Amino acid sequence: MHMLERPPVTESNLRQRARAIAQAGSLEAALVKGKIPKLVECTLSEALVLGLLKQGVRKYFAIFGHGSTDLGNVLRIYEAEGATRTVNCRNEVEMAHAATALRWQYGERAAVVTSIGPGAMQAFAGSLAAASNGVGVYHIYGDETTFGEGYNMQQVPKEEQGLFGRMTAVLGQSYVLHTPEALRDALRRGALCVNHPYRAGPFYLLLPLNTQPARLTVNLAALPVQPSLPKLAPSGDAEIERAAEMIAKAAKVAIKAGGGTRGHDAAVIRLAEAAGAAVVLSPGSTGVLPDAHSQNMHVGGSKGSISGNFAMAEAELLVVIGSRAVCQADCSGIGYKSAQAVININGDLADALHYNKTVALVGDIGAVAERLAAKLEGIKVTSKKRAWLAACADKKGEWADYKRIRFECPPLRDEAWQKPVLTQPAAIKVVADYAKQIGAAKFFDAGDVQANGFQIVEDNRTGDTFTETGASYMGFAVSALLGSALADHPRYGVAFTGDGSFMMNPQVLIDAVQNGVRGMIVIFDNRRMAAITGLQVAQYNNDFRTNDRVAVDYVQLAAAVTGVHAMFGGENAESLRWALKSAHTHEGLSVVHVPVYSGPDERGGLGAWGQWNVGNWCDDVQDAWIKQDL
Ligand SMILES: Cc1ncc(C[n+]2csc(CCOP(=O)(O)OP(=O)(O)O)c2C)c(N)n1
Ligand SMILES: [Mg+2]
Repeated sequence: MHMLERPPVTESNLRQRARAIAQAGSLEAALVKGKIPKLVECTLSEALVLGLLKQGVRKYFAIFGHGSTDLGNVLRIYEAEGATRTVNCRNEVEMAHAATALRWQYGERAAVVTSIGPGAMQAFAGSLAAASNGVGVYHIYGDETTFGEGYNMQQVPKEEQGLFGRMTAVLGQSYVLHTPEALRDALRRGALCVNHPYRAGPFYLLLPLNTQPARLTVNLAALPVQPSLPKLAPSGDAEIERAAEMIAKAAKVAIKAGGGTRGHDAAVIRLAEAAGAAVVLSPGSTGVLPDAHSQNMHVGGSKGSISGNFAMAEAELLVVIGSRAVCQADCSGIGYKSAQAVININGDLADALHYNKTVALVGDIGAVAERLAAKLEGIKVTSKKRAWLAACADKKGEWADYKRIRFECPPLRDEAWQKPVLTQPAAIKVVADYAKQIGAAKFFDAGDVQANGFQIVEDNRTGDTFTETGASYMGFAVSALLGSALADHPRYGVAFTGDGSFMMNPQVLIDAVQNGVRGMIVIFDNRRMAAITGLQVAQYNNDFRTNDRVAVDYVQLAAAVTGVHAMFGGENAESLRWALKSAHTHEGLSVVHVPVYSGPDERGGLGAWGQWNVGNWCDDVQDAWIKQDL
């Protein structure tokens, strides 16, 4: 039958289906109970919503436009019947971050819906955070019509087809729903992409304006569920034995625990203890080992720490776990100056083989690390590592002393503020301690706030800090609070942000109130984009266009939004603690504005301990990189 001859789909058809699903508890249950037939005559927009429900996606962050009115109408009806939930936002970058955070923090699947063109491009930009941190999120964008009757407003103005599909395919995986029946294939690919065990990322569904309302017969039984995959590990024992022998022989072993180790805390601890290895954390893996664990050397890399970078530089055997060797984490490839060999545990072949001289233990981190740990426990290798771990412990003590001096630093006189104000490390420490005390999740925005943040946090497990170091997207932290708006069991969150980052996504103030988010934004205001000032001064002895002359009263700005409780944090630790307490009593979103110092006093920062291939450091870094064999 030609699609124009299909029977009309009425609102009451949609309502019945949505109600049946809501009452049964899930699409699967409704199918099993016969409350909904497996063959359904509907529009592509509704089929997409049904298909996503089958994968457990029932939450949407949306900014609708002419490119998504048909899908919006389906979501209206499905929400009224209790089958889906949609939150409307005020900025597409913000909502992309919120969806990323919902998946990252709570493991809950979500989709982002935009119009065609500018809205889609903004969400696409925001999806870099999902791509960089391996977080699976569906992005649904309006797209040009498939008839090609003429330019659609907001499409890419070129005589070429499928350009949005091509653009998005560069960053993640993408599917243009040119034909309604292609949905089954699109969702099969999407299910693997957003649920990939070690390389999840954004999946873009391009939804042409004219195929959204096009009708089809969809077989609900044939739409894919989320994949269930076994944990993979090497089949034989040969590589595990070889790795165990290498660890047994080496006197100085360091584990680099990358972002992939998040959630594998127990396996990493067991392996570290069985191997007698010093563990160096990445910015995104703080907490994998409890902060006070004697083998936890803290973060290492181009920012790093005294102890983390010491362990990286001195280790003769490197065990990399769940790391893709980002420049920040491995000092642009020259962080392991003494390493003679590498054992690399990763599910991804390319990541596992990133360094030379590698024994690649390809597979699930938990499964592989447990096997290697069991082997090492059998041969007892740790006595040989005592001197090494003692040297590392000394460095950890040095780092603790260094930090303490900065945490106890009194307010310093600041040029922009014309008075003594807290240093950023001292202020972040106060807020991080408070977040721990109240059991809140911490989110860190880009810049010095982020770098100081991962140097400061003292987590005892993963899942207490979310620092988007993959893309370091300014505005991520404040936007991430909005993820909790759709969480089944929301946790109180504290977003640590700079004045620069906050102004990237201030619309979250309105969205958070609108959607009942409970949490706090702390703005560390140094009246500049200090992370970049710092780099400029370190490299070229001069700062350039990274500050401003405009004082902003963030208390007044935030308080202008009905429902936001805004507080001034004051100029010392005591007043800041008081403000945090008051902020936390509010049953909604609070904002605390803290002026912080920026200037030459070295106690104003936590230092940089590694190397980085940027600016006028490139010659040195690249020279060292060419000469080393790893
Ligand atoms: C969207 C975006 N634009 C630009 C950058 C580059 N960048 C990284 S940090 C930073 C400055 C951050 O300033 P602020 O939030 O005030 O934090 P501070 O360093 O002052 O503590 C900039 C511009 C980025 N990471 N993200
Ligand atoms: Mg700043």
